[in-house]
Amino acid sequence: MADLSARCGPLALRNPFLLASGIWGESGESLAGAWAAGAGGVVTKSIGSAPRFGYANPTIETYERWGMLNAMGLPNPGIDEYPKEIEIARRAGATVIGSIFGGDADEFARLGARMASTGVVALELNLSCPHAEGFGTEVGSDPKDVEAIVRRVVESSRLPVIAKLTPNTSDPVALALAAERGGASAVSAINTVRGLAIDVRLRRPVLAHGLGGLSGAAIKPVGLACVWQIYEKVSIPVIGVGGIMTADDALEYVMAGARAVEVGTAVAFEGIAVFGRLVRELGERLDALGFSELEDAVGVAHSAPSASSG
Ligand code: RRO
Repeated sequence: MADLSARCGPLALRNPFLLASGIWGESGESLAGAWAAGAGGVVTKSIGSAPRFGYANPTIETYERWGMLNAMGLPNPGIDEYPKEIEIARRAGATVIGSIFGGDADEFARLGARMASTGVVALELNLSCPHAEGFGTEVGSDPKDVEAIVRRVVESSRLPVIAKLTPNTSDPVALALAAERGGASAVSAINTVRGLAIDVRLRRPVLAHGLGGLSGAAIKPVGLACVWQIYEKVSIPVIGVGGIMTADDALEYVMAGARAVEVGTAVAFEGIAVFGRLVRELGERLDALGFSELEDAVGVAHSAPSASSG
Protein backbone atom coordinates (compact mmCIF):
# COMPACT_ATOMS: atom_id res chain seq x y z
CA MET A 1 0.00 0.00 0.00
CA ALA A 2 1.25 3.48 -0.87
CA ASP A 3 2.75 5.57 1.95
CA LEU A 4 0.09 8.12 2.91
CA SER A 5 2.16 10.09 5.41
CA ALA A 6 2.09 13.80 4.69
CA ARG A 7 4.71 16.44 5.43
CA CYS A 8 3.30 19.90 5.56
CA GLY A 9 6.23 22.16 6.38
CA PRO A 10 7.12 21.44 10.03
CA LEU A 11 4.03 19.23 10.47
CA ALA A 12 4.36 15.49 10.04
CA LEU A 13 0.96 13.86 9.60
CA ARG A 14 0.14 10.14 9.53
CA ASN A 15 -2.15 10.81 6.56
CA PRO A 16 -3.29 13.99 4.73
CA PHE A 17 -6.89 14.06 5.97
CA LEU A 18 -7.43 16.71 8.67
CA LEU A 19 -10.73 17.34 10.39
CA ALA A 20 -11.68 20.85 9.23
CA SER A 21 -12.36 23.55 11.79
CA GLY A 22 -15.97 24.04 12.81
CA ILE A 23 -17.17 20.50 12.17
CA TRP A 24 -17.24 17.91 14.95
CA GLY A 25 -14.69 19.86 16.99
CA GLU A 26 -16.81 21.23 19.80
CA SER A 27 -15.56 18.86 22.52
CA GLY A 28 -12.40 16.97 23.37
CA GLU A 29 -14.29 13.71 22.96
CA SER A 30 -15.46 14.61 19.46
CA LEU A 31 -11.94 15.63 18.42
CA ALA A 32 -10.59 12.38 19.87
CA GLY A 33 -13.32 10.47 18.03
CA ALA A 34 -12.26 11.91 14.66
CA TRP A 35 -8.66 10.97 15.44
CA ALA A 36 -9.66 7.41 16.43
CA ALA A 37 -11.69 7.17 13.21
CA GLY A 38 -8.49 7.75 11.24
CA ALA A 39 -8.06 11.50 10.71
CA GLY A 40 -4.43 12.54 10.17
CA GLY A 41 -5.00 15.44 12.57
CA VAL A 42 -7.85 17.52 13.94
CA VAL A 43 -8.43 21.27 13.78
CA THR A 44 -10.44 22.71 16.67
CA LYS A 45 -13.42 25.02 16.37
CA SER A 46 -12.31 28.59 15.90
CA ILE A 47 -11.84 29.94 19.42
CA GLY A 48 -12.07 33.61 20.37
CA SER A 49 -11.31 35.73 23.42
CA ALA A 50 -14.76 35.40 24.97
CA PRO A 51 -17.65 32.91 24.81
CA ARG A 52 -20.09 33.46 21.91
CA PHE A 53 -23.47 31.84 21.43
CA GLY A 54 -23.44 32.41 17.67
CA TYR A 55 -26.34 33.49 15.49
CA ALA A 56 -30.01 32.59 15.99
CA ASN A 57 -31.46 29.56 14.19
CA PRO A 58 -31.81 28.58 11.42
CA THR A 59 -28.05 28.45 10.97
CA ILE A 60 -27.78 25.72 8.32
CA GLU A 61 -29.42 24.99 4.97
CA THR A 62 -28.51 21.63 3.45
CA TYR A 63 -28.42 20.86 -0.27
CA GLU A 64 -28.63 17.11 -0.60
CA ARG A 65 -26.17 16.51 -3.38
CA TRP A 66 -23.83 19.44 -3.38
CA GLY A 67 -23.32 21.09 -0.04
CA MET A 68 -24.38 23.19 2.85
CA LEU A 69 -24.88 26.88 3.60
CA ASN A 70 -24.05 27.93 7.16
CA ALA A 71 -24.04 31.02 9.30
CA MET A 72 -23.23 29.64 12.74
CA GLY A 73 -21.74 32.95 13.93
CA LEU A 74 -18.50 31.68 15.48
CA PRO A 75 -20.12 29.96 18.46
CA ASN A 76 -17.42 28.89 20.91
CA PRO A 77 -16.79 28.69 24.65
CA GLY A 78 -13.87 31.14 24.61
CA ILE A 79 -10.15 30.64 25.23
CA ASP A 80 -10.53 30.34 29.03
CA GLU A 81 -12.84 27.33 28.75
CA TYR A 82 -11.66 25.48 25.64
CA PRO A 83 -8.16 24.26 26.66
CA LYS A 84 -9.62 21.42 28.76
CA GLU A 85 -11.18 20.01 25.59
CA ILE A 86 -7.81 20.12 23.84
CA GLU A 87 -6.28 18.27 26.78
CA ILE A 88 -8.81 15.44 26.35
CA ALA A 89 -8.01 15.14 22.65
CA ARG A 90 -4.26 15.24 23.29
CA ARG A 91 -4.52 12.55 25.96
CA ALA A 92 -6.20 10.38 23.32
CA GLY A 93 -3.05 10.84 21.21
CA ALA A 94 -4.55 13.22 18.65
CA THR A 95 -2.48 15.66 16.63
CA VAL A 96 -4.39 18.86 17.42
CA ILE A 97 -4.22 22.15 15.52
CA GLY A 98 -5.78 25.08 17.37
CA SER A 99 -7.93 27.46 15.34
CA ILE A 100 -8.33 31.03 16.59
CA PHE A 101 -10.14 34.16 15.42
CA GLY A 102 -9.61 37.75 16.46
CA GLY A 103 -10.56 41.27 15.45
CA ASP A 104 -7.02 42.62 15.01
CA ALA A 105 -3.34 41.65 15.28
CA ASP A 106 -3.22 42.33 19.05
CA GLU A 107 -6.14 40.04 19.78
CA PHE A 108 -4.76 37.33 17.48
CA ALA A 109 -1.36 37.58 19.21
CA ARG A 110 -2.90 37.18 22.68
CA LEU A 111 -5.04 34.27 21.54
CA GLY A 112 -2.09 32.68 19.77
CA ALA A 113 0.01 32.73 22.94
CA ARG A 114 -2.86 31.24 24.96
CA MET A 115 -3.63 28.57 22.38
CA ALA A 116 0.08 27.68 22.04
CA SER A 117 0.24 26.94 25.78
CA THR A 118 -2.36 24.15 25.39
CA GLY A 119 0.07 21.83 23.60
CA VAL A 120 -1.41 22.08 20.10
CA VAL A 121 1.12 21.35 17.35
CA ALA A 122 0.19 24.39 15.24
CA LEU A 123 -2.21 27.31 15.03
CA GLU A 124 -4.67 27.93 12.24
CA LEU A 125 -5.73 31.58 11.94
CA ASN A 126 -9.31 32.10 10.81
CA LEU A 127 -8.87 35.01 8.42
CA SER A 128 -11.77 33.94 6.30
CA CYS A 129 -15.19 33.37 7.93
CA PRO A 130 -17.37 35.02 5.24
CA HIS A 131 -20.12 36.45 7.42
CA ALA A 132 -18.71 37.54 10.80
CA GLU A 133 -18.88 41.22 11.65
CA GLY A 134 -15.40 42.36 12.69
CA PHE A 135 -13.74 38.97 12.20
CA GLY A 136 -12.79 36.49 9.48
CA THR A 137 -12.92 37.99 6.00
CA GLU A 138 -13.28 41.48 7.43
CA VAL A 139 -9.75 41.25 8.88
CA GLY A 140 -8.34 38.80 6.30
CA SER A 141 -9.03 40.47 2.96
CA ASP A 142 -6.22 43.03 2.88
CA PRO A 143 -2.73 41.53 2.39
CA LYS A 144 -1.22 44.14 4.75
CA ASP A 145 -3.54 43.00 7.57
CA VAL A 146 -2.86 39.33 6.85
CA GLU A 147 0.90 39.88 6.97
CA ALA A 148 0.71 41.87 10.22
CA ILE A 149 -1.59 39.37 11.95
CA VAL A 150 0.50 36.37 10.95
CA ARG A 151 3.73 38.09 12.00
CA ARG A 152 2.37 38.96 15.44
CA VAL A 153 1.09 35.42 16.04
CA VAL A 154 4.37 33.86 14.91
CA GLU A 155 6.19 36.13 17.40
CA SER A 156 3.79 35.52 20.26
CA SER A 157 3.36 31.79 19.90
CA ARG A 158 6.56 30.34 18.43
CA LEU A 159 4.41 27.62 16.86
CA PRO A 160 3.87 26.84 13.17
CA VAL A 161 1.14 29.17 11.94
CA ILE A 162 -1.31 28.25 9.20
CA ALA A 163 -3.27 31.13 7.65
CA LYS A 164 -6.74 30.01 6.53
CA LEU A 165 -7.57 32.17 3.53
CA THR A 166 -10.79 33.37 1.99
CA PRO A 167 -11.94 32.55 -1.53
CA ASN A 168 -14.08 35.70 -1.43
CA THR A 169 -11.38 37.83 -3.02
CA SER A 170 -10.12 38.60 -6.48
CA ASP A 171 -6.55 37.72 -5.54
CA PRO A 172 -6.00 34.72 -3.23
CA VAL A 173 -2.33 34.62 -4.24
CA ALA A 174 -1.75 38.11 -2.78
CA LEU A 175 -3.16 36.91 0.56
CA ALA A 176 -1.01 33.77 0.51
CA LEU A 177 2.12 35.78 -0.33
CA ALA A 178 1.30 38.13 2.56
CA ALA A 179 0.96 35.17 4.94
CA GLU A 180 4.31 33.86 3.72
CA ARG A 181 5.99 37.23 4.29
CA GLY A 182 4.52 37.31 7.79
CA GLY A 183 6.20 34.00 8.59
CA ALA A 184 3.37 31.51 8.14
CA SER A 185 4.43 27.87 7.88
CA ALA A 186 1.50 27.05 5.60
CA VAL A 187 -1.75 28.40 4.23
CA SER A 188 -5.07 26.59 4.08
CA ALA A 189 -7.36 27.39 1.17
CA ILE A 190 -10.30 27.79 1.27
CA ASN A 191 -12.92 28.74 3.85
CA THR A 192 -16.56 28.83 2.70
CA VAL A 193 -17.80 30.84 -0.27
CA ARG A 194 -20.24 33.62 0.66
CA GLY A 195 -23.76 32.60 -0.32
CA LEU A 196 -27.47 33.16 0.24
CA ALA A 197 -30.69 31.14 0.19
CA ILE A 198 -34.19 32.67 0.04
CA ASP A 199 -37.38 31.04 1.32
CA VAL A 200 -39.83 32.16 -1.38
CA ARG A 201 -42.94 31.46 0.72
CA LEU A 202 -41.64 33.47 3.67
CA ARG A 203 -40.07 36.04 1.32
CA ARG A 204 -36.94 36.19 3.42
CA PRO A 205 -33.50 34.58 3.67
CA VAL A 206 -33.54 30.99 4.93
CA LEU A 207 -30.76 31.58 7.46
CA ALA A 208 -31.55 33.90 10.35
CA HIS A 209 -28.34 35.81 9.68
CA GLY A 210 -29.10 36.19 5.99
CA LEU A 211 -25.74 35.67 4.31
CA GLY A 212 -23.90 32.41 4.91
CA GLY A 213 -20.95 30.37 3.75
CA LEU A 214 -21.26 27.62 1.15
CA SER A 215 -19.27 24.42 1.60
CA GLY A 216 -19.28 20.95 0.07
CA ALA A 217 -19.00 19.49 -3.42
CA ALA A 218 -20.19 22.69 -5.11
CA ILE A 219 -17.10 24.64 -4.04
CA LYS A 220 -14.45 22.07 -4.94
CA PRO A 221 -13.55 23.78 -8.24
CA VAL A 222 -13.20 27.11 -6.40
CA GLY A 223 -10.88 25.58 -3.79
CA LEU A 224 -8.86 23.77 -6.44
CA ALA A 225 -8.36 26.97 -8.43
CA CYS A 226 -7.11 28.80 -5.32
CA VAL A 227 -4.70 25.98 -4.40
CA TRP A 228 -3.49 25.79 -7.99
CA GLN A 229 -2.76 29.53 -8.19
CA ILE A 230 -1.16 29.71 -4.75
CA TYR A 231 1.08 26.69 -5.41
CA GLU A 232 2.49 28.40 -8.49
CA LYS A 233 3.61 31.54 -6.63
CA VAL A 234 4.14 30.67 -2.96
CA SER A 235 6.85 28.50 -1.42
CA ILE A 236 5.17 27.49 1.85
CA PRO A 237 2.93 24.40 1.81
CA VAL A 238 -0.75 24.63 0.93
CA ILE A 239 -3.53 22.71 2.70
CA GLY A 240 -6.54 22.17 0.41
CA VAL A 241 -10.06 22.62 1.76
CA GLY A 242 -13.42 22.60 0.02
CA GLY A 243 -15.70 19.83 -1.17
CA ILE A 244 -13.55 16.78 -0.44
CA MET A 245 -16.01 13.89 -0.38
CA THR A 246 -13.90 11.15 -2.04
CA ALA A 247 -10.26 10.09 -2.28
CA ASP A 248 -10.18 11.37 -5.85
CA ASP A 249 -11.30 14.81 -4.64
CA ALA A 250 -8.34 14.78 -2.24
CA LEU A 251 -6.01 13.60 -4.97
CA GLU A 252 -7.15 16.45 -7.20
CA TYR A 253 -6.13 18.87 -4.47
CA VAL A 254 -2.79 17.08 -4.02
CA MET A 255 -2.07 17.15 -7.75
CA ALA A 256 -2.97 20.87 -7.75
CA GLY A 257 -0.30 21.34 -5.06
CA ALA A 258 -1.82 20.58 -1.64
CA ARG A 259 0.28 18.66 0.90
CA ALA A 260 -2.70 17.92 3.13
CA VAL A 261 -6.46 18.47 2.98
CA GLU A 262 -9.23 19.33 5.42
CA VAL A 263 -12.57 17.53 5.41
CA GLY A 264 -15.66 19.26 6.80
CA THR A 265 -18.96 18.89 4.98
CA ALA A 266 -18.30 15.20 4.25
CA VAL A 267 -18.01 14.71 8.02
CA ALA A 268 -21.30 16.57 8.52
CA PHE A 269 -23.00 14.31 5.93
CA GLU A 270 -21.34 10.96 6.66
CA GLY A 271 -19.96 11.20 10.20
CA ILE A 272 -16.38 10.54 11.26
CA ALA A 273 -16.35 7.10 9.58
CA VAL A 274 -15.55 9.14 6.46
CA PHE A 275 -11.90 9.25 7.58
CA GLY A 276 -11.47 5.47 7.48
CA ARG A 277 -13.08 5.36 4.05
CA LEU A 278 -10.95 8.19 2.63
CA VAL A 279 -7.70 6.71 3.94
CA ARG A 280 -8.52 3.29 2.50
CA GLU A 281 -9.68 4.66 -0.85
CA LEU A 282 -6.71 7.00 -1.24
CA GLY A 283 -4.25 4.14 -0.61
CA GLU A 284 -5.99 2.00 -3.22
CA ARG A 285 -6.12 4.87 -5.71
CA LEU A 286 -2.43 5.71 -5.35
CA ASP A 287 -1.53 2.04 -5.79
CA ALA A 288 -3.67 1.81 -8.92
CA LEU A 289 -2.05 4.96 -10.35
CA GLY A 290 1.49 3.72 -9.59
CA PHE A 291 2.42 6.16 -6.81
CA SER A 292 4.36 4.59 -3.95
CA GLU A 293 4.07 7.75 -1.83
CA LEU A 294 1.49 10.50 -1.58
CA GLU A 295 4.36 13.02 -1.66
CA ASP A 296 5.16 11.98 -5.22
CA ALA A 297 1.75 13.22 -6.36
CA VAL A 298 2.06 16.73 -4.92
CA GLY A 299 1.72 19.31 -7.69
CA VAL A 300 2.15 16.85 -10.56
CA ALA A 301 -0.70 18.41 -12.54
CA HIS A 302 1.41 21.54 -12.99
CA SER A 303 4.06 19.71 -14.97
CA ALA A 304 1.69 17.68 -17.13
CA PRO A 305 1.93 18.56 -20.82
CA SER A 306 -0.88 20.91 -21.80
CA ALA A 307 -3.67 19.34 -23.85
CA SER A 308 -3.28 22.05 -26.46
CA SER A 309 0.49 21.65 -26.93
CA GLY A 310 1.79 20.19 -30.17
O1 RRO B 1 -18.97 29.97 12.69
C1 RRO B 1 -19.26 30.15 11.50
O2 RRO B 1 -20.38 30.56 11.14
C2 RRO B 1 -18.28 29.91 10.43
C3 RRO B 1 -16.91 30.10 10.55
BR1 RRO B 1 -16.11 30.54 12.16
C4 RRO B 1 -16.07 29.94 9.41
O3 RRO B 1 -14.85 30.14 9.44
N1 RRO B 1 -16.65 29.61 8.25
C5 RRO B 1 -17.99 29.41 8.13
O4 RRO B 1 -18.47 29.09 7.03
N2 RRO B 1 -18.78 29.55 9.23
